[in-house]
Amino acid sequence: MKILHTSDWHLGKQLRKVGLSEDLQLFFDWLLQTIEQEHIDVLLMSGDLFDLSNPSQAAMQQYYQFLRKAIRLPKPCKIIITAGNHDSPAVVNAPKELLDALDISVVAAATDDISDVFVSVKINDQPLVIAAVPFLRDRDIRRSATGESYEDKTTLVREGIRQFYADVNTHYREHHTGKPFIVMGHLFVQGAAISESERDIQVGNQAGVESSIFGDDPHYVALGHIHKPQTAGAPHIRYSGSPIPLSFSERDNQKQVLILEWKNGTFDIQTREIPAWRRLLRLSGTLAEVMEKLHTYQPGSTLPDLLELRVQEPQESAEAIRQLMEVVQQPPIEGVHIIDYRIQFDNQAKRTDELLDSNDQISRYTPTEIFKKRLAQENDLEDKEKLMAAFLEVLEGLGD
Ligand SMILES: [Mn+2]
Repeated sequence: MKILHTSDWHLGKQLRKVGLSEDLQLFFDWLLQTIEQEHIDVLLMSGDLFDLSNPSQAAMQQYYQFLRKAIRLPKPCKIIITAGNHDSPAVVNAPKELLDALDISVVAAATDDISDVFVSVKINDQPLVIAAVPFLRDRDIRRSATGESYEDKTTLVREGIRQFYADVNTHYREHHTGKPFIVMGHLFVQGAAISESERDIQVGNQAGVESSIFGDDPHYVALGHIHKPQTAGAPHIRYSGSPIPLSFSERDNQKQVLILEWKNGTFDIQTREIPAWRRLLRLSGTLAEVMEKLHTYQPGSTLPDLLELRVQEPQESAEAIRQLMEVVQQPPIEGVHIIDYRIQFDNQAKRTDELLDSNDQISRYTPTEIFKKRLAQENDLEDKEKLMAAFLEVLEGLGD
């Protein structure tokens, strides 16, 4: 019996306006191949299926195309999907009945009946019980905590989450005890290392919980929400992480899925590294250094590498800005997208009063005279006359 754990697909995600659907498509192809080669029986996807609560039609299409391919694999694979904090329960739940008929279980929100999150499967006569707990929303869990004695909402929500997982374990003990048991979850477990792309992670109802809330019953806890793969408090409580980098802060993460195999009353846990189909890279230094790095850069990825340029120049220079803009608009090499850039100067923007002698009064000068003084400070600027003309044009536009 083999189970594959993944999460945080974020279908429809754009990274600074670059769509990541091609990355996800390559991941899906790789995932289907892995499911087939590893003889995976159950696929667990622990939330954040879509990036937005109102996903695009293209994102929906990509989701259904993946499911169609998955159910057509030579050996059937049970699929269990939960909704994350990015997902709309209504959107994820809409095709629930239809997907059920195709042996795909989706759980998008907690209900009054704890048994609604339970999925029982049988693989070669071996039973497996999964509590497919989605992201627990404030409104879904507050009733399970008694309100009056708690001072703030965060404590209340944290208590609601704790109670929900306690109820899950109670239900397991009453109805399924002795069977292999996996609990899914989409939440922030205290101490986990986060990255830029986990939106609003520590605010409001995303209250962090202790890993002890999962109790002693689960043989494995399949978590989503944190994009960097890691364990959370114990070796059998894990974040699979997102399959592709979703922000620049994840650029050095080795992405992975987890493969569990039931052996002698416990899950043997293995990681499978996901190939990187493009690199996310930050080039920094002076303009000359960044240019040098860019010109000697060797893109070798399947998809264009995404670059951030960080330029730090000693002297403020309009020419440096112009050159940088030119490179950004037209990178000198193929196979890269420059998706962000920043230029800073050590002698950051001179203030107007620095243009004047200490006894001078700015009111004694016209705007044109001040601009002339400022231009005079630029040594390596070629088009001073043009700049002056442009400045006058702007002044005229101001109607002065
Ligand atoms: Mn996520």
